[in-house]
Amino acid sequence: MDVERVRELTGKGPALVLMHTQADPDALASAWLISRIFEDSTIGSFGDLGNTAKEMAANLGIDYTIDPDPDGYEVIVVVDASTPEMLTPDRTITPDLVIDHHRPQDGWKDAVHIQDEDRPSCVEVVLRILDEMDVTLSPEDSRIALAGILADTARFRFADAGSLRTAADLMDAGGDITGALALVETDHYFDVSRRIALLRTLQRTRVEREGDRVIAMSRISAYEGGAARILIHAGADVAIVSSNKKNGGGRISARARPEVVDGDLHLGMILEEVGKDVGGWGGGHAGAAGLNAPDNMIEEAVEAVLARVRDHFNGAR
Ligand SMILES: [Mn+2]
Repeated sequence: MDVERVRELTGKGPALVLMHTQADPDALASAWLISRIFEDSTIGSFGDLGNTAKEMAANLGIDYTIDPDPDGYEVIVVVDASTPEMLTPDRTITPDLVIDHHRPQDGWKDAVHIQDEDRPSCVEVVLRILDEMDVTLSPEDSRIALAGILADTARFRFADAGSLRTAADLMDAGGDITGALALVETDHYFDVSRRIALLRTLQRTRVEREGDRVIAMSRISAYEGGAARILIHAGADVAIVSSNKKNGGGRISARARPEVVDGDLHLGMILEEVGKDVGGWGGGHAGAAGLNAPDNMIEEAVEAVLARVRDHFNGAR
């Protein structure tokens, strides 16, 4: 790992730590933790944070700037994002340092990259940097880190031995798991309109079978990631949930069971390819990925993702 080059960056001046748009707890925790190595840093994002991260920041008193001006900083750090589009499609950002755990894509060629697609959470990549730089975590930092890991591993469901070892170290450092869970399961999580919207997606679910594999598709106005997760819990091997946003953009969230991912299905790769085909962009992890495209292309994109998942299962049998 290129920690020397990271160390050089810390001496350059004020740093802007950018999270992807609609930041989640893993992005917020990563941004907060990496800020620790800079004397002067600002956490920011283009567009708002997601609801859970927003409540988490409020509960922890973490300050952040929406739509910051990158020109005011000497160092730009990107966390938990692999493509410029994940930050903002509207501006060109040239980061000095990219810390991430998504499937790498080209886009930021000049930055120092510290990426590890095998880590289920970006926090784990950040913690490795902090460890090499001998940064000691407070109990509060440990709890925040634990929250990021809990969120991105779907409460340890996607965790491997490395994630669990890191989580154990964080608990030894004073991070308590109950407190960490409370950070990611906020009031918004139990919000009545959210619960109704999620339940309604179940009514709209279309189920397809490919051999022994079950693929579920549905639509929702928001919370597509949460909806996809519910379809997985309900028994789908792969869930594809689309939403058409009020601003004319559409989005797809796809999830797969860990067992299916072990069989080499990579949703991040599939959504990246389909995203390009439909004039949008996509990417992510093997078991959890997203795609953004113009509203009128979303239905076609869902069918294209479905076709590729089916092909995968066909070939795998
Ligand atoms: Mn993440």
